[in-house]
Amino acid sequence: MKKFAITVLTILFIINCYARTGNNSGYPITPVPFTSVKVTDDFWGKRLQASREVTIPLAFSKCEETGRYLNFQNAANPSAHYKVGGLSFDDTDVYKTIEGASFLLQTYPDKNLEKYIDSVLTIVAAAQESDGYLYTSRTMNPEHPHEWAGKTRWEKVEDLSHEFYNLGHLIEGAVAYYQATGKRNFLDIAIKYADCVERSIGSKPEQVERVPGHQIAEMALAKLYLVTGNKKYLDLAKYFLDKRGYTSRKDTYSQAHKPILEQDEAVGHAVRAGYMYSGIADVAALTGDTAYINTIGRIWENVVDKKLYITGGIGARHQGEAFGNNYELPNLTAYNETCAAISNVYWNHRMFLLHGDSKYYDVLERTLYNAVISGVSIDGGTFFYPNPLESDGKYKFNQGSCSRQAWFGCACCPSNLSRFIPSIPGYVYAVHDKDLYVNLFMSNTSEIEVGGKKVKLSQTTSYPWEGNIKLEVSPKSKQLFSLNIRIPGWVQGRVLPSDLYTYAKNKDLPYVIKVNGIPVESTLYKGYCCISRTWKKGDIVEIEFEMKSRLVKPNEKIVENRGKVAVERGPIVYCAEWADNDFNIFSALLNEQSVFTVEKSSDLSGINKIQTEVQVLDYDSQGGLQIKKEKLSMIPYYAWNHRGIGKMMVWLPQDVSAVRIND
Ligand code: FUB
Ligand code: ZN
Repeated sequence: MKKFAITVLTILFIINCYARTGNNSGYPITPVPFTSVKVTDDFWGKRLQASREVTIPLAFSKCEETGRYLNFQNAANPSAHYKVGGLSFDDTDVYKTIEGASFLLQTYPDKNLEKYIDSVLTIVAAAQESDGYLYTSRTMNPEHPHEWAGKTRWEKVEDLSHEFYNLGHLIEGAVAYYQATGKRNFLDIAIKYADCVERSIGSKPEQVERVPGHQIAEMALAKLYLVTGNKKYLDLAKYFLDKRGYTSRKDTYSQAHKPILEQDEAVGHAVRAGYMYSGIADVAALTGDTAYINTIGRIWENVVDKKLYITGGIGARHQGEAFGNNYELPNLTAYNETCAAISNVYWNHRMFLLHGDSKYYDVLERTLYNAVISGVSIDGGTFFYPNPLESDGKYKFNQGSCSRQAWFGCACCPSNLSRFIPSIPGYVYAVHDKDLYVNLFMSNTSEIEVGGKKVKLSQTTSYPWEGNIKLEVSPKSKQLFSLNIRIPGWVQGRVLPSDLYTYAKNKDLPYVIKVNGIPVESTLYKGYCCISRTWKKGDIVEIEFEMKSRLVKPNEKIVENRGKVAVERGPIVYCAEWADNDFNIFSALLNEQSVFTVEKSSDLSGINKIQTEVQVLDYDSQGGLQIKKEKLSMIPYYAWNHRGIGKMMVWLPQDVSAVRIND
């Protein structure tokens, strides 16, 4: 009997660990969790530190200061008939910040932070209605709920009530907190609300048929299924996807213009879209639905062929925060919401986990180093909501301002960064059976299970500034496996896996990979150099990608970029900014044969600046054209707008027709 009890306890323990680590996502490839990857990197280390010391504390204090906690307190006392203010998804900023803090807790245990979160969760729990419904915008005043909420539950969920969006972020936050601490306080709240939605939504007579007006619940429910093992959550995620286009909501804004399996173009609100494509991937991984996989494959090609900014940003239009038409990629008015860039990382990560092709990581890396981190200042304290590729110093793109802001009325981006940045170490490696993928380059030490055995891996690099990477591979004992090193698209002469942008020259860059000093010959498989051998403790892999500053030409179909070029080095997209150049950068003309010099600088927390000679056009006092030679200095795009407001441009004139002397 005692033996039986011990066995049962052991099984329960394994199930619990399994649920907490969230493995077995159905994807053929498994990411190495961020908890196994200790980042020692200068570049990313500073970002993680800023997130820990500045962004997350700031987000918590803003939740407090702006009444987001008060909303939960008010909802616990509906008889007081509080006036509902703010936005119908303000609750999610609390959930997202807890999610980010939970990621921190896994790597930096902090009892005070945990205590603080528990105190917030007590308030959240008190706001939950007895049947699990959790939506302060209605509960605090059911007679006069938020104007977007509708008179009854779910009435406007396909429009702007965000009841399911709140559910999605609630689950994501709750799962993270459970995985970090093992405590169920947040998870039980999320399960209760998920059960309430699951009972209410569906095709049974007592239910109503609805899909989320703003997607994210699909991804979250798939995660809840993995953590609880309860398939009804996966079924609900699939229901939300399969019903889209069949309910009363039928428009492109929320990707409901057609059933999902008929969609082949990225349309509408970009964050909604990115989350939906990620949700489709999650459900496909768990159900093996190839029609789902084909759908996101088609849409991915549309984005990469025709709708992706060089920075990896998506969603060209302010109007509707939406994708534009094919090749509609304006610069000054580019929307490129930070949340949309984050969703693009989620989506491309999942595409990689499905297919094992490095082209998805090429998009992910481009998005990460450019469109995502431009959204948060280097010190972690101010944010961009849109991320334009040009500034005239006047156009107020950032919610009525030309500069980074500490918070917004609609705070989706700062709180999304709060949860995303701490998760970055989880994107570095992945495994599949006896394949170990090295996808991102940042200094770290990690312990990874490959083919059921632990392997220690340490990575040292000066990436993204230099292309030198050293890996020390140390299995416990000699072990046969394949180390699959991603050879980035930028090394292979591809800006993107499409013809949207192309390098003007120096297309392929040389690279060398050595194992214990001996060069490795390998034909690439899906973009990876696969080194299959019996590894032993202390084996050294040295990788050298040559980095060159290169001109990028846009596809001629992008009207806004005609006659212009961009500059890249490694994964970094550059821009020219007023602060480094005391002439009008809009009237600078780059040479066809631009020669670049690279200079290490301690400015902006340590960057490589790029310089090149340009001709600056101007009129003299008689109105005659004059041309002066100047040195144009460029900085990484992500670092712009740290030194005040002024001109900035990514796409620089190379043809006289693109020069703007009078602007
Ligand atoms: O609707 C919730 C969030 O607010 C969206 O994801 C953002 O685009 C902003 O509209
Ligand atoms: Zn946002």
